[in-house]
Amino acid sequence: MTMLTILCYPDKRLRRIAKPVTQFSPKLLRLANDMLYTMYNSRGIGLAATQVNVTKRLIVLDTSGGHEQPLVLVNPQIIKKSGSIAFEEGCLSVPGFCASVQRAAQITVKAQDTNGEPVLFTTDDLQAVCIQHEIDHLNGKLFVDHLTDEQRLAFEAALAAQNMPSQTITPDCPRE
Ligand code: QAP
Ligand code: CO
Repeated sequence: MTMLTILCYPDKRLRRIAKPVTQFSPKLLRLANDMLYTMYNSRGIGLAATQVNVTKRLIVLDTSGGHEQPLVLVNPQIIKKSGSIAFEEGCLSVPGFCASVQRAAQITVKAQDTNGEPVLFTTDDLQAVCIQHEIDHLNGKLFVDHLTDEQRLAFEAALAAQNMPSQTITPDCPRE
């Protein structure tokens, strides 16, 4: 397994639109496994290929709270959404900043596995939020693009504080 480098905000490469996966080779499985390894090692629950500088429509996630339910989705698409939920989100590409974001509470996802086999399922709660967050990455979008004016001010302040080397950064969100 290889630990991949995660691009961080404001890296412009996070704004690229990922391309559909057409080749289901062992290379794709290798990339998915390296992404899961990188995600677990960084204490994350989701990671999109865009974040590791690969412009392919591939996301990995595990919202089980352990290392129990890795999920790899290739060419994921949301074909149905309903309801609304506010969740405190963070992002491995925006370390040290969290904010509550509003998204659909329940989604139906159409995707492929690493063999190119179709997968279709409905999910809700944290897993639904995470999939929406990760698909946003494939479209060059970050959770900080969803902030209210007030949240944006807090984000700007956190960024300014981070650029001050003499200052110790107090995290906005609890993490290990
Ligand atoms: C996306 O985010 C997500 O700031 C995945 O210092 C997050 O794994 C979806 C992380 C919340 C739904 C709800 C963030 C790790 C991990 C940090 C992550 C940090 C260390 C973020
Ligand atoms: Co993210």
